[in-house]
Amino acid sequence: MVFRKLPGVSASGMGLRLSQKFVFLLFLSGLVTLCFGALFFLPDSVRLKRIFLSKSESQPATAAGSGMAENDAGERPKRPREQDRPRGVTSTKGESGVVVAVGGGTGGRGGGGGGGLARFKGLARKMPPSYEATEERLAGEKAQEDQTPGSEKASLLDSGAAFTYKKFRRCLLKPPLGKDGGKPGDPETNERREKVKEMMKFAWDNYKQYAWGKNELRPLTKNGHIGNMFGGLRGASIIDSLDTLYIMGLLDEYNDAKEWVRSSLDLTSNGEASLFEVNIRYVGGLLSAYYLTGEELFKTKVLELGAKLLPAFNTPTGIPRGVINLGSSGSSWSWGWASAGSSILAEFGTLHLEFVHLSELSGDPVYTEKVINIRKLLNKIEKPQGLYPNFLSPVSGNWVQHHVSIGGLGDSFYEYLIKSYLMSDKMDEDAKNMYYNALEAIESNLVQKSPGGLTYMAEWRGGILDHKMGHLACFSGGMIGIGADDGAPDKRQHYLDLAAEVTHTCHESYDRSATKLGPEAFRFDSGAEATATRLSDRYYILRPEVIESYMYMWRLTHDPKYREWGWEAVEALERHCRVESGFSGIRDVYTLSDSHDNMQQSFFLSETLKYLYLLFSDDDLLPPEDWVFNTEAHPLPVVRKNCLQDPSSTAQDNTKLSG
Ligand code: DMJ
Repeated sequence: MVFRKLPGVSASGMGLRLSQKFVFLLFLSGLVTLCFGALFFLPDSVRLKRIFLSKSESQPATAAGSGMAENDAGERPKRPREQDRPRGVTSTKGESGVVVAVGGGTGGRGGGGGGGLARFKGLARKMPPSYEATEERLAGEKAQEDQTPGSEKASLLDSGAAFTYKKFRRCLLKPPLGKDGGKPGDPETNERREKVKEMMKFAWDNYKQYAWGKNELRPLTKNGHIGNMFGGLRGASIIDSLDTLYIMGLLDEYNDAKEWVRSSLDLTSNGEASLFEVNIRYVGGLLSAYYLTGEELFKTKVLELGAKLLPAFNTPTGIPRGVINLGSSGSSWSWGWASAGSSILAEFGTLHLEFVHLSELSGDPVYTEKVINIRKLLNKIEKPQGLYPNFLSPVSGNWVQHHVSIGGLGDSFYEYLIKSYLMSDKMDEDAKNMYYNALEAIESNLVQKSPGGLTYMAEWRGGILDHKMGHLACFSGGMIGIGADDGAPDKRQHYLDLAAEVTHTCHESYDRSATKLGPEAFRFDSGAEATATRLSDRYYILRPEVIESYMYMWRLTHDPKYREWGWEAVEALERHCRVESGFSGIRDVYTLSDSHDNMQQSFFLSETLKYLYLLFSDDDLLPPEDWVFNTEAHPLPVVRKNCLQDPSSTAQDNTKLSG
């Protein structure tokens, strides 16, 4: 029998026509491509993914918003060996209730605790030479400034003029430190302010003695803590303290801090850092120190550091990932705990203020472009009920789930919208519109009244309310307060009332505890009203948010209750958190036998004590016409483009501009 080869039939004997074989091969190669592609969408924790997609170098920074398509570019989530959320130190207003409890150590109050006002009255009262001295130095520098090389004078983003410190100072409406450093006329308030200053000195001295150069002090074990949030950067407590020391007139301490920055702040680290934390603490702290003092050292350092953050934005959408390698690789990746390689709203949404200033100081628009790109994407994307969920994919630019919170993971994104508007001299209309639209959505969906009449911000999980409010969310009283003037005119009083109600609720969360300090989260269900119902929510880690709102509400209303509430907090901190060698968080605000967590957080120096000091100072200390606080309480100046552009402009001209 002769087998005749039929036309179009494969010689393989499988009986497939050539065209069928072609289709089959096409299908097969499609399948392989699909499988490989699917690896990118697996959660970072999947082992298979790590085998196939090893950590690789990021692309060099390019201007964001390059129009790359979804899933475009060789960019993909990468992860280091240890990609866990940093333990031990809370990160952020952008964090979800991480338990802190670092180290152990119980122990009651040490010998340093308590103590009346008498103990600190003797503190030498040296007023900062700041304003006067700075002015003198500036006069001396005038000649130098006139000889600034042309290159430095180039391209300040849409201002057409290079930044000079002297010009900046001329564009302020008021002296930064006010009259006599903001010293209040009333003796009792002044004593309280001095007490806060003594607390700062005590916290600082102990840090200096036991933890100098480390990130935080462990006050029970009397050593330093480094942690893994800052990618090998050191001295977080020093950078976070610079401006607080300066405004308090603790000048020997400020000079020690400055000297450390000069001699020991090493930015060549090759570690893996939280972009958010490095930005709010280091970039924010150095920027403030520069703007307050005019010391070029701080400007040089902050510009060096800022440049190291840019590779984080090399993603298909320009939305940065949460973790960045500060070394030359510039690789970045998402937190292992964030769903499906997503970025966190409160992290990528809390860069705007600092990045605008990096552009101002460097004359390089790239920083502003990066954050404007984030803004554009958020503005454009569809929002469930007008709300902003906490997780977004930096690859697709879509929300990853629908959990909304004004506390951890969401918080400072909202704060930076209104503050961007204020810091732009009220020119940034996009920020303004986004803020008031978001606030409207928050009011319709999250703001609740408890059976006992307390107003609170619930959390939202795809339409279902979780009747819980985090300590972190307590910043929102102050935020709503500072935005009251610029919304619809007929809503001013409404916003002030809402701000006061939320602040009152947060005060209740303190007042209903045995220690008079508030828990990490409190609930409004199962009969609870502003109290923690879970053991894991009972801790207090020296957080500032409640006191932050007292400070803003005091400045807005001058209702004396806010100063009284602040003083209650001072007394509680002294009684329960002050130990022999510093201040420590406590594990349970509902028991009087204090169990300390052995950690003096750097934000205690930067925020908690600074807001208390401002609360007991006159309003002319860092006046709101000129200064906006970043989310770590580092004051950043309002950017007055018109004034900066016009060399003959002075603060007087700005009175007109800011109406
Ligand atoms: C600080 O680092 C900042 O306020 C941040 O926005 C939230 N977490 C801490 C304070 O609680």
